[in-house]
Amino acid sequence: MPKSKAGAIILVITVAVFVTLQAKRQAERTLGLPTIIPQPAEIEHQHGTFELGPQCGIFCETQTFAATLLVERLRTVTGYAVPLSPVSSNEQGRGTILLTTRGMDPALGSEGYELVVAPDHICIAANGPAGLLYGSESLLELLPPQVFGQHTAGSRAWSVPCVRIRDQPRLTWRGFMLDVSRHFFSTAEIKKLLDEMALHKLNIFHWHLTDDQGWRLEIKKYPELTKVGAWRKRIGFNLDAKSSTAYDAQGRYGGFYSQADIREIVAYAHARNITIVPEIDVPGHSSAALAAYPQFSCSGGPYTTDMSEAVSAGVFCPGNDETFKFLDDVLAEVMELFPGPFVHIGGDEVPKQNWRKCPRCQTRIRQEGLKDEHELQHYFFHRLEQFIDAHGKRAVGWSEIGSGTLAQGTVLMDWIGGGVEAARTGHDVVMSPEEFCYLDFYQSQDRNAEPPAAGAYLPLEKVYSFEPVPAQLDSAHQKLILGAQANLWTEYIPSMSRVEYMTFPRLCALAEVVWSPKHSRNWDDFSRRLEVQKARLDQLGIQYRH
Ligand code: TNX
Repeated sequence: MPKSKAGAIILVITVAVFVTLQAKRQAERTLGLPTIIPQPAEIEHQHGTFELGPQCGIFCETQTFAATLLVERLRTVTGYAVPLSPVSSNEQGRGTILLTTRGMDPALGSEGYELVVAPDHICIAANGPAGLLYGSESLLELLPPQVFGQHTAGSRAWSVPCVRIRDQPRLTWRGFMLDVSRHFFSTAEIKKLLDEMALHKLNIFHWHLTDDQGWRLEIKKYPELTKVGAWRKRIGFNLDAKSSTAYDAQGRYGGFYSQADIREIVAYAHARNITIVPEIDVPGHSSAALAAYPQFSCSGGPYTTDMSEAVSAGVFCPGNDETFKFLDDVLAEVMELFPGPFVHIGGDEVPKQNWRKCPRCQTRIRQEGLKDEHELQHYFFHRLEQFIDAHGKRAVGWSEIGSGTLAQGTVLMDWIGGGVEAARTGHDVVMSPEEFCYLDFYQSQDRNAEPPAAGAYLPLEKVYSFEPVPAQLDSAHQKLILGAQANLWTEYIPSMSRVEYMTFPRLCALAEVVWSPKHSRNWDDFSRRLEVQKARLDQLGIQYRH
């Protein structure tokens, strides 16, 4: 054989071996790579694995929800005893998991954590219960997806890749909004959603409790709000009556949360580091309240909850002082029920025609020196804002509240703009622009292949591309962007399975937008991790869109 030919063959073989080895290494790397969503701020891969076995116990200083969550998950799926014990040092042996707040770095804040997985032990360290919870959620995502199952998963291996994670959120407001007025969801369903939020490290549940088609919150002082306002004749919105089970004994559609239900859900959310922001949407979107108490409208009514349009008909009368007395009473009960710092009072889509015709509104405009009905809306908002402020809480309102006349502590929630202007005038802002954050929009351009949804199109990739901090703000004003949230309006969403279909996996993408460092955003890598996340959602029985 000529020399040059032998050389060529050797070269080809060398290249082939090299390519094969590279591919194998790449495959190993991909297989063993952690698949946490949202992507942690810092993650260092290390050699080896921790094998979770029958000797595994959990040690903690004080019994937090994080410890309960781990114990409950691991017991359910491994069938091991997984004892939970206080840290008293010497018993913590090999193969155990430690949750601790000792000697933590304050720079990690209340939600940050460190997670170390070594071959012989696991340690989650944080400054408090929120960080311990998020460290535990990340640990669960290092285990096989079957850890989210409902039954003992036989004799499989429970391996955790060795890593060192140091993680904390990019933004403080990581939210999800659910409209329970257009369709009603039970307390058990709300709890399931709260679990799903905690898994994604989301910490604000914005609960849209009132709208034209239903008032969902028991108010002791005004029982008609739920006696009348929580029910309508039909499911509405052209939907199949059988697509929901929310009917009363007389066959009316609806439902509401008692104050006891609310307290239970608030506590459930609190354990999961979720603050509930209740929304009482006024002065528009108020047909349900006015169906019960028409005397607080300009015309005296009648109003009905049986309407299938998103655009409001029912508007409170700001010319009448009794209106404010009523709303103050309602808000006083709301503030008593929800311990969080924020009360959302809506302010969106307020039709002004009733105010133009109403002598009391016109008198108010004159007496207060207001220019027009537009300024009357600001006057209305300001009165409620002052009441909320006097109770040591902060009002939140939609884009339409503008930024000219807001009280210092008020937060603007941007759905159709106004966020940049509000930040420039020194107000905190939550971003939820329709274009990126509206989960009631279609997930495919082939609408016939999808269940009915609101008009526009919002694919997963677009949610993932959302940048919540507007580039046109300077860095001082960028700090006023508290965070962002996804909103689920439920005109076309009569059941929890449909809620899950619209919410997941798009909420997984939003979770990464608000939690992970901006520079770590990577669509291809997210897609890789999402495949595993979907396996987890399957285990949890979440009916996401495939
Ligand atoms: C606008 S967003 C609304 C809701 C509707 C939604 C439908 C906002 C503050 N108001 O009342 O449900 O559009 O996408």
